Formats: sequence, structure tokens, C-alpha cells
Amino acid sequence: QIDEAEVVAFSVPSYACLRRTTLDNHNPVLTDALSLLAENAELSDEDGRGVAFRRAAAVLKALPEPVTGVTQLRGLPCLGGHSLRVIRDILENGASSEVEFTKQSERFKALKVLTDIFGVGAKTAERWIRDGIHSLHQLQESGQTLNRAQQAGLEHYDDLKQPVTKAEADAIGEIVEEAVVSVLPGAQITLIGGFRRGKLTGHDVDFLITHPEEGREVGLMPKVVSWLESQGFLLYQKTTRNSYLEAKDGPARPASNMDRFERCFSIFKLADAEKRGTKQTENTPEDTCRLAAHSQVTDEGPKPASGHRRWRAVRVDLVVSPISQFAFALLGWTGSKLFERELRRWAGHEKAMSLSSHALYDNKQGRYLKATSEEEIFTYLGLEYIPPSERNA
Ligand code: DCP
Ligand code: MG
Repeated sequence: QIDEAEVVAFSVPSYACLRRTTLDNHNPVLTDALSLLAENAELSDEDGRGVAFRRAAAVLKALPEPVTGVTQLRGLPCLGGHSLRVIRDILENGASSEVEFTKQSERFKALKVLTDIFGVGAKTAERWIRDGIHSLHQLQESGQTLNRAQQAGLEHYDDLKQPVTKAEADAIGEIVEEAVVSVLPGAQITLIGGFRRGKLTGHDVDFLITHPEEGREVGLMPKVVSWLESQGFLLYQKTTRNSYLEAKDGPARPASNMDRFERCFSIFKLADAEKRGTKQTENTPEDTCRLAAHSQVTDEGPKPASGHRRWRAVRVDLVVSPISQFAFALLGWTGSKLFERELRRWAGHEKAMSLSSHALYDNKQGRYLKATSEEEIFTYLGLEYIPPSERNA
């Protein structure tokens, strides 16, 4: 019998943007279980349930030590009956029957495999499953028409499933930097997404590109893409135009819209580390071939004795922002996704402001609030500044 008074009870604020969440998660078994249920809900078009599980998982990520009993969770926010049942199951029986059942279910496995293909979302996967397609093999045999993104996704499936390392992200950063300064001297690139939060791996690499002089960034993306293409670095790319217009009388669109910047979804052909060369090793002529991705190391090119190819495919997202929106873009693209969602909820519900990756609009004053740094935006929102490494909610 444990004396309840001796059990540490935790306390955390309910908005994730009021908490400091590092990558040092003391409850990975519980958060993995809740994240799996969140993913299943999201893949099943149940976004509300998905968010509820994400919030529950995020609360546990913020705890300073492992949970040993449900009594410790009394009074914690965002833990609904369903999440508590899952947690109790794991604490008492070592596993949650619901999580285990979901993991094993044919439907979930098929949704996972199919949505793991770049370019395939939950709706498409759902349709395919209804047509009896549960695997990559069945998809290939089915004669379904795939769009260009999905074809590339299928072709590079194995590579894209491999987590991207920080070293690979840095190597791609050097390439993107070279591209950007070649086509527009003075332009700057910043690593965003999970790597900016200090993650050691990611599913892709995200970069934000800007120029210190407003307007100089216009038309930049097509030039960067052409440069990368001419050097043979791109296996796939799709660029979307900037469609953001600051409305005179307030945000015309929901503040959560993320897709209004000039943006490029791409798949990079990254040469292997030995071929890339690093600053630590002496430079052989071969090593200058970070640019090698193109000529030597193609499918048709010479292969090493092992028969392995000397490059891999990596998902890369590029975003271009005018300098006037840079701080908002940086904040909006650093994540985590839940942290972003909570920031916007805080802004809307507690401050009567609309936050997006482009701007912050004050509904009471009826005007946009300008900012040149993330710190300023936190201040406008009445929040203590949380650095990227503590936004891992
Ligand atoms: N983002 C967002 N909502 C979107 C798209 C992006 O909030 N619809 C933001 C939050 C993400 C960041 O952009 O953190 C990058 O998106 P990713 O999907 O690449 O997420 P991460 O980089 O955080 O994770 P990973 O390490 O898996 O790439
Ligand atoms: Mg990312």
C-alpha cells in the first residue's frame, strides 16, 4: 500500500505554449501509445479525437519524471477518460489492449503503409483500401493512376522511410545555401522544422529562405529550383506560388492556413557521406563532388563493387518568405505541430488575436502587429519566450 501523500503529483499548464517541452521525454511508452491512437484517429478522419490524444501525449511529455500511478495524474489538464484508461492499462498491465488491437488491425496497417507513400493522404489511402488495396505490391498491381508525386513517392519508398539524420540535413543545408546565394547573393537560409528544435532525426528537412531587402525574394524559388535541377540534385519537385495577400480589414482566411508561401516540396538526391566529403577529411578531387549527385552517380553511372548505389533520396521542403514576415514564418515552421496549434488557440481564445505563419492580427485594435523576432511575437501574445528546443510538445 503506497501512502498517497508520498506520491509526487504533477502540475502543468493546459496550453502547450505555456510549457517547456524538451526532447527528454520521461514517459515514452505512454506517449508512444497515445500518439499511435492519435495517428489512427487522424488517418480515420477523426481530427477531434486526434487532437485530444495529441494533447494528452503532450502533457505527459512535459512531466519531469516517469509516471508510476494514475493518482499522480489527478488534476492534470487534457487527460480525458479515454486517455486515462489507456494510461491505466499500460501502468497496470504493461500494455493497452486498445493500442495493441489497433497496431495489429489490417486497416491501420494498410493506412500506414499507403500514407507512408509521399503524396498519399488519408483520403486516397481510404479509397484504395475500399478497392481492396492493402500493400505496395497490391497498389502496383492494381493499375491505379498515380500522380507525379505519388509515383516519385513509390519509387523512393524505402529511402524516404529511413529517418533523415542531422548530418544529412546539414549536407543538404550546404547545397541549398550554395543554390540560394548563387541565384541571389545576400539571401539567407534557416533550418526550420524538427531539426531546429534539436531533433536528431526527421522525416524531412525544412528550410526557410529570405532576403534582408523586402521584395528581393520575389521569384526566388523558381531560380533556386532551376539551379538545383541543373546540378542534378532533384529527383522530384513541385513548387506552389505565394498566394498570401495581407487583407486591409483583417485576416480574410483562418489564421491556421500554412500553405500560402511560395513553397517547394522536393525529393533530393543526396550523395553518400564518403562521396560528399567533409571538412574534417582532406579534400580529394572526388570530394568536391557534393555536386556529384548529378553526373557520376546516376543509376546508369559506375557503381561501387558492392553493387550499392551511392546516393539516397531525402524529402526536403523549401519555403520563401519576405523579410517582413520572416519572424512569423520562422515561428510557424519550427513546430512542433501541436505547439503551433496551441499558440494559435492561445492567441485566438485568450488574446483575441489571429496568429499565422504570415502575421499576427489584433482583433481588438483592428491592426496587424509587426515583429522582427520570435521573442517579439511571444511578447505580443503575453507569453514567456520558449526557445525552439523547448517547443517539442
Ligand atoms: N507546420 C505546421 N502545419 C503544417 C505544416 C507545417 O504547423 N500544415 C509546421 C510545424 C512543423 C513544421 O512546419 O514542425 C515542419 O513540418 P514537418 O511536417 O516537417 O514537421 P517536423 O519537422 O516537426 O517533423 P519531422 O521531424 O518529422 O520532419
Ligand atoms: Mg520536418
